[in-house]
Amino acid sequence: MIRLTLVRPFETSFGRTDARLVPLVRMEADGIAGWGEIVADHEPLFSAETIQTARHVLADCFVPDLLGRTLSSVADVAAALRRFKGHQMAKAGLELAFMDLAARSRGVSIREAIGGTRDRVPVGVSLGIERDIPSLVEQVLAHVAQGYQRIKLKIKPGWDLDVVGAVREAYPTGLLSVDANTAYTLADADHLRRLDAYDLLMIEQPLAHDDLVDHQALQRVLRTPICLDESIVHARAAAHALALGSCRLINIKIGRVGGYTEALGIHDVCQAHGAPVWCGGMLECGIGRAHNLALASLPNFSLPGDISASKRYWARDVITKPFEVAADGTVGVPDGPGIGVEIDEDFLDAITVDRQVFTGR
Ligand code: NPQ
Ligand code: MG
Repeated sequence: MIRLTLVRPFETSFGRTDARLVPLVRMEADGIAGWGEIVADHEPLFSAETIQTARHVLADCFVPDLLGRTLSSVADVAAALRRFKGHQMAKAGLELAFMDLAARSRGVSIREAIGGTRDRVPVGVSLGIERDIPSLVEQVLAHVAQGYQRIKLKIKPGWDLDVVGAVREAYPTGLLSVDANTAYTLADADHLRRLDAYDLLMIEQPLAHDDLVDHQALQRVLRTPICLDESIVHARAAAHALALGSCRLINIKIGRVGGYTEALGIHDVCQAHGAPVWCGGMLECGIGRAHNLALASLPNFSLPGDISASKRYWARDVITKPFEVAADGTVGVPDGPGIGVEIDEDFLDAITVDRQVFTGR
């Protein structure tokens, strides 16, 4: 468990964050180590999981189970954990570490291992709720100047129409989207329809975290495409959402869906349905960010992801070469073995607040 302080607080409709305690998973076999990251927060605000629920299910259920098995692929990890309900972020930590370890031991990058086709991916930035509109507009222009291809604004009741209107004026033609993180209900449909005037790329998760049906009703009256985030916790939910018309796009977060196995499944369900996907973000450190880049190299990731430069969140990242956004708004997908980045072990040790070791046979 490491502790990292954000370079500036990040505020969404559910709360304000200024630091992250990040549980990391290091999985070792035959002298090779693989790394994964768990994207749970200290309170169950984005989803029901927390850092402590992840610690509990890993230590008391998942790790003891895996240590008794022979695991040949990441699909074996997913299959072993399938009988345990929920706890996707905790499961993903294990799948990610296993994927890194497996790819490193074969000497291939995760991108190669999963069939990624791009060596650079287009990226956007997610901007939090600010003190006032001028401060947000300043953030928007600063990030556009850095090359980001898409700006996403966090919205909530009382911080929506005027804010989007002001940003649209300052940024008239660029790709712009909004993310409500479940802050509205279907009773707000008439209010949300007024967002249609701003030519938004999408509105992300306006309604409840576990809803598909009200989103279907809302999408019927909105011209702006709905993108589901919180509601899509596995490939079956993605298939249901697309069949119902609850959304037109989906953001894939490896942590939210339990790892690569479901993430790849959602990618394929969406591709078969002609729905684009993009890679979401959870304020990852360099380890989670490297996994996101590998995932986003797949062909149906056709919209810019929430994969910012390391410096957008961290003064110092846990990898020796922080991720940077090029002037064309892309980030390179690492091509070394596994996640393809080198961990800054000294820095990691310095910010480690807790550690638990589990050993097999
Ligand atoms: C989203 N992420 O797309 C999330 C929400 C989010 C980049 O907008 C701590 C841990 C704080 C995870 C704040 C972005 C968080 C978090 C927001 C995830 O909905
Ligand atoms: Mg979101």
